Amino acid sequence: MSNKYNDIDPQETTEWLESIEDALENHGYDRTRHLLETLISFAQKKGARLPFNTNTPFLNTILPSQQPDYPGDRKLERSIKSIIRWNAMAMVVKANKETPGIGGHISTYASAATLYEVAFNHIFKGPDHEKGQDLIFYQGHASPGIYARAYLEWRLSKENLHNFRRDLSKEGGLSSYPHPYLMPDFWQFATVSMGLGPIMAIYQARFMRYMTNRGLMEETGRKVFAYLGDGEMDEPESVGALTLASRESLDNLVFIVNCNLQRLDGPVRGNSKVIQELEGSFRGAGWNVIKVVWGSDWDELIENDKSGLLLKRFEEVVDGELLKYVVMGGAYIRENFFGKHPELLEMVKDFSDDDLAKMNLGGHDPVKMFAAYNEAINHKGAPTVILARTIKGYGLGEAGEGRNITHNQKKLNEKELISFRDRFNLDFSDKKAMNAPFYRFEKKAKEYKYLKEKRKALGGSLPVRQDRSSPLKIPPITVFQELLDGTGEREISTTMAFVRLITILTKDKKIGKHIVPIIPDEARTFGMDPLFRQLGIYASKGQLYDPVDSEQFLYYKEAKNGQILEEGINEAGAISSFNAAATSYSNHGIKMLPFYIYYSMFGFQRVWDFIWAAGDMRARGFLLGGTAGRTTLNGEGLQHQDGHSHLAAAATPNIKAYDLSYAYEISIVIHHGMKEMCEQDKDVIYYLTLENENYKHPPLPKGVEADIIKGLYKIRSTEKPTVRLLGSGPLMGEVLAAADLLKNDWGVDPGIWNVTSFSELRREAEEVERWNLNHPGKKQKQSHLEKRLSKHRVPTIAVSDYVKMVSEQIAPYVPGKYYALGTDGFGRSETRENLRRFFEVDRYYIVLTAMRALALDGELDMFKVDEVIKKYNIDPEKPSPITV
Ligand SMILES: Cc1ncc(C[n+]2csc(CCOP(=O)(O)OP(=O)(O)O)c2C)c(N)n1
Ligand SMILES: [Mg+2]
Repeated sequence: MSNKYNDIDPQETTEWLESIEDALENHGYDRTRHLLETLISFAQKKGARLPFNTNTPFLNTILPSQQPDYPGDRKLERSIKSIIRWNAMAMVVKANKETPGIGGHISTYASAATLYEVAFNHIFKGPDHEKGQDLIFYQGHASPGIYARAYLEWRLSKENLHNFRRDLSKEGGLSSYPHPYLMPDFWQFATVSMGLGPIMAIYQARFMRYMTNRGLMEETGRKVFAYLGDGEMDEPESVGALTLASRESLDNLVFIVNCNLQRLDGPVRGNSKVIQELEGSFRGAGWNVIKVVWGSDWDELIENDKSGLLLKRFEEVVDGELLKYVVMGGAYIRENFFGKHPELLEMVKDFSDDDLAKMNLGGHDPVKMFAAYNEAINHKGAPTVILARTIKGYGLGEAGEGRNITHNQKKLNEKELISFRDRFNLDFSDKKAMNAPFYRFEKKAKEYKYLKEKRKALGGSLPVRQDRSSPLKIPPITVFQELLDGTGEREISTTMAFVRLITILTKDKKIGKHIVPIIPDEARTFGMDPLFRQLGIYASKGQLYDPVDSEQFLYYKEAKNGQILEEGINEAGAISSFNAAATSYSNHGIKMLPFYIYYSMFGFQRVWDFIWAAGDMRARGFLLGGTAGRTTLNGEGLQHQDGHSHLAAAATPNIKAYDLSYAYEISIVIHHGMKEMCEQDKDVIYYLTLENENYKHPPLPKGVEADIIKGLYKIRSTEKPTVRLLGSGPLMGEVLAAADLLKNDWGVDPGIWNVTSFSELRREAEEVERWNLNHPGKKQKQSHLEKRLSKHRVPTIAVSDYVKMVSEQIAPYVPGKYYALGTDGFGRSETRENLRRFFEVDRYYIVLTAMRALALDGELDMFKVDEVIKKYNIDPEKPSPITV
């Protein structure tokens, strides 16, 4: 036993140890634990300051005596696993032989094969399991092994494997990593951006509880498994939500960290021990930790380690050194590891160097792994992490086992292929092996039957992604009648209009309970606090206290069946909840409609990678960037004022982004979106920016609904316009004011249009342009922009509260000259009025731009433009907002 302190009375120590041994033998673990905890607590009360220690010895958590019998046929499983290993390797090797540079990870699955195979054969519940399907987050770059298994099950063809990393191949390729967008019947979760998998898995497990606690789904014991790399655990997102998982007692969640001690460039922790560090983090966060460090080959040595010297060596050797043992082999291990103490050398005197090199590690031992899984899925009250020690590139020998070169190693030479074959006792000739053929068992073979039977017993093949949800009937648009009618003299913000809308939706008999409002601590900012009481905030433990504001109407009401996910200051967690809810239709067969509302600056800019993954996972829901618009959010300043999220949204393929001005626009867009998601099963995410500027909202004009969705509709027409103004979102007010100035001060009567979505306009125009390009001989099509704007070829002035590139997206498709006013540059803490002047997007700059455009077109004299500058006190020498 390792001990940092001098033992001044070994006799006394031995007596204590003997008492504990007695307790263990006579009363078992629980009693022993009780005794020790009581002793510790007593000593602490008496003032003993015991050091905080989250670690246990560097040994397996589960003792050999506690291991259950292995439920499978080890021999058959090994031959199946060996073929899977071979195919996974061959897939990468072949791909790179034929298309050098196509890439692929060869060594990750090699390290993880046993972790997966034990679970595929004995643990994972498939889609037809009576208790429902488990959800599995595969380590993204272990995909070759997952494909290789599907091939053995005859779910994929040889051609598919051949076309690994060739998504565009005719016979059907296999995507590099888990991408549900590209393989919607196979993968469920997009995991390859390191760090997203772990936090999304936590929030997925939490969302499952939300669904059961709200009575939408039955609790059947389904689990979430997340396979992660030890290097990946360095991502802040990987560890950022660990305490949520224990606080929520997510015993439906199992992490498996593939501790091969390496990432791409080198060791994860060369100078210490990543397993021990992770153990500390997870234990500290309240998780059940199962270490699977040593394989059965070590059991006897560990059992015989009476002096504690072996454990001492285990604990003092750093990971960098452990990695060296893998590469250097038995003689080196004997000399450098055991050689430190004669007693240790003595322990292994009957082991050959070869024996020492082959001593298996925990993550490569099916018995150890099964014991760990078995405990993990039966553990109650807390999530479990299995820290499994593996070897990167296991079986690749000199071609990459345990070496830092593993990622770059995509080609194996003939000798290496033959030694891989021998390593796993595969039954092909040298000649055959050198071609790296794909191999699978015939359907009558016992291996095939075994594989299939195991999966059948567990509910079918995995991975699989399905949509078993039924459509949700969206109520008619008239449910939003009060918003469509306008606000009369009442001034409200678009945020308030949205809050009204979601209140109406949550009260709807049919879809109300499917709405999932998600907020990271800004509900009061957005005026959503009335929902607290109406819907309740989800809290798995209910409300165990009387809130300070319980006397008030809008008190902070937490409830076990609460509907609101109030995530606290945690955008990464909130978007993970969004992703869980937005994919519920496929993961749980129940359509849910998440509305995630947040400070828009902390959306795309902060969690775009998650939003990208949402797109990949075919998520359906609404993102609402609140307090948006660089000049509309006054006071907050540089870090809060968003003027660019629409650029990011425009570049995300399945996002439809809208910058809205009026309550009726919000109603129409959201209604349309809900119909697409719930009735037409379209995988779309809507992004709406909402603002907090109050103004009057007019009623819905006649016949503009379809144009609002397309992105541009007419606000005011003039007989013969000489100039056209396009306004968007909160700056519509400035555009209308500018139109009045133009008319009253300068006798110019512009046409006015409202742009609800620059990106939707651009996409449609691009599609039309593309069609025309490809069909030169056919009648050419017109885009929405052309249809609406080509009647008058006049200059266009476009104004938005976003960087100019947002409105410039449509410039190539708008007839006539195009001038964009926007908010490029860092924000400032200021009043709205001053901000608009600073960014040169206020009514006066709109007039100035319009007048100059007319002058450039020869419609009026340039001296008139000078008059504009003078009349409105525009400072021609004002520094540029972009550079100042
Ligand atoms: C966010 C992110 N950064 C970088 C990468 C590139 N990358 C792919 S695999 C890998 C190393 C992973 O190491 P580890 O998590 O230890 O997994 P192992 O392959 O060792 O099992 C890296 C850096 C990525 N996929 N995602
Ligand atoms: Mg690793």
